[in-house]
Amino acid sequence: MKLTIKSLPIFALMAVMFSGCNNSKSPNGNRGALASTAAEKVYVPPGEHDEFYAFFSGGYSGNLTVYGLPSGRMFKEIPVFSQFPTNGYGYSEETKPMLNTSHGFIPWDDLHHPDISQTDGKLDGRWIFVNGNNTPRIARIDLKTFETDEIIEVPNSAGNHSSSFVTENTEYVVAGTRFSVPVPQKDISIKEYRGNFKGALSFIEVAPETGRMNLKFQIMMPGFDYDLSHPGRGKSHGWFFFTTYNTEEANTLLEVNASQNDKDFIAAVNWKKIEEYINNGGGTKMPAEYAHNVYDHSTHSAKSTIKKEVLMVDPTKVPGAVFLLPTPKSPHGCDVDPTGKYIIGNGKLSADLTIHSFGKMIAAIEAEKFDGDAYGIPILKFEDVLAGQVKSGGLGPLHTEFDGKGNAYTTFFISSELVKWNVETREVIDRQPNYYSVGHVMIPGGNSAAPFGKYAVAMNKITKDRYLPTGPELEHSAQLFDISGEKMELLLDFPTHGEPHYAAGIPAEILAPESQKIYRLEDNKHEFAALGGDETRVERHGNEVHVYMSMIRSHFTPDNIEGIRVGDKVYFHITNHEQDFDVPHGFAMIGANNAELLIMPGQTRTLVWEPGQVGVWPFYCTDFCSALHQEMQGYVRVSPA
Ligand code: CUK
Ligand code: CUA
Repeated sequence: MKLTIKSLPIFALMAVMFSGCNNSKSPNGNRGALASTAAEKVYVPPGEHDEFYAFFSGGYSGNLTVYGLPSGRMFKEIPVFSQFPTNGYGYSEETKPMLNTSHGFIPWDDLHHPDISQTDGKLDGRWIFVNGNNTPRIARIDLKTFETDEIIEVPNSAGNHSSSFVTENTEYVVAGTRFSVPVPQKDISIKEYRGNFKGALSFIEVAPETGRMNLKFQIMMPGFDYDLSHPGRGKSHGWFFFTTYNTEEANTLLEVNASQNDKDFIAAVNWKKIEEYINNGGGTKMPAEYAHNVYDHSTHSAKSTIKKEVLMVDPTKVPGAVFLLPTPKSPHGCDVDPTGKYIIGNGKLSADLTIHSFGKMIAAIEAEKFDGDAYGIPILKFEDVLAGQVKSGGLGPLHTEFDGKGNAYTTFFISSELVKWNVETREVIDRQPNYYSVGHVMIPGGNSAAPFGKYAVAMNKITKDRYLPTGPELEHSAQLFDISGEKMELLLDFPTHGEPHYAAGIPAEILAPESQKIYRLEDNKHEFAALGGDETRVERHGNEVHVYMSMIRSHFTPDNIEGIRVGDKVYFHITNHEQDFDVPHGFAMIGANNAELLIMPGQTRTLVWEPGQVGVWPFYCTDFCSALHQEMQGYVRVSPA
């Protein structure tokens, strides 16, 4: 038997990994004249703006970070799936419902892939979608306010990895399950995986004006692992492509290492066909509980609704809707080039890239040239859909992006490098080492019909860096390349927060953030807002006490609160009365079992406090707001129950 990477036992594979990527030993190797031109290229003088925004997934931080390119400066962390004490997201009563799921309140997730909304295949800069991998969810962040406005849970799924990519007019944001599971969930032996576990692919409709998400349908696929996905575009608009692995349907992947299929599949889904089918009454409604959480900017509050039903489509009932394209060696990345002609499967245990031709795929489907089926889903012949392969010379290809000038950039995890090649000739043009073991690469607009091919950012998977030491636990590292010339030029290393799986970049001029946004008091529809000075008060209902409080430089009203008893549940509803957009105030209560609140002008936020001890307890403003910030404080008197 020929010894392939795929047939190596896992420890041997690891040996290959760790011997193969020892390329950037000398951190000071690039010093000199080259370094100074690189420095000029990334230097953004104080007071000037970066050319691009870059939104990095924060991986197991659960959040999204915002950087500028080319400077590599981090501007902000946007809380999405994780509680964020910095501004009270997920701690305040108003934002807690954002983290509700069918499993209850889940204040953490693993965020993988951001994707910016598109119109006609071009970035439109309205929203950015991200996926929660662990408790499957998709979130929508508004790119005017840079706030998470909506989170929808994805039922019948586990390990929501192949998301959250959008179709060319943001008709759908798509999710796919990494783990196949019993659908619906039930108590069954894990050994009975094969044939009993299913992989749901989810199509979440996006309302064109508001961006509001709605889980339109799911496709019940065979029990493979669905890894990544990409939309068709141009000619292939109307299709979506998903890489799969474990097509053996093994319940333990140790077994797979021993007897592995030489090829897994890319699943090609004609979602327009399925849309037609369900518009004609197709599909079966089945019970499925999932949360849908929406933030409302007029009440400054989120609401969570539990949905009960999903429309499930059996792909074998829709002729022409789903096909399987054999693809070698456990493909990971599934990338469609800007023209929509090519679908690239990166076999992560291979040296070569497989490029499928959309045109050949359609021809083979029309000629009905199939090579059997999997649970009734036709399998196409590898040779019939193959456009060609790239003999890369690298090892462990993961992801590919495009520069819009006919070139592709593929990351190689094992050989730890970025390889540039020509999409049509499939010839390798350049290769650059990465520090260390690169995962995704991002070119602004790289997942669209019109990329901005000036910079590429390589995101490294292994936590090795070459900065000042910070103890055993390290952040990850990104590397910025100038890709405007024939050869790539490394410009900058910069740290990222949490493991960055992917990022989405966009020219700053396309975004129109409401940087001077002020929530006006007269628009504040919060149920417990204290709008005028005379609306501040303390109300008791049994053991519940509601404090209607206002704040303005530099005091709270009321600031002396008496009549609270041990065992009460105290709600501080605090409204910021400032007129300047950039004067938030904070609120922190001693012994409160949550976080501070950061309250923007015009906004109301609520913190719950359940005092357990008799005494007089202070609160204060946490955000330095004026020369009298330190005077912005108050007391609560707590008497015996
Ligand atoms: S990724 Cu999620 S394991 Cu290659 Cu998109 Cu990092
Ligand atoms: Cu308000 Cu400090």
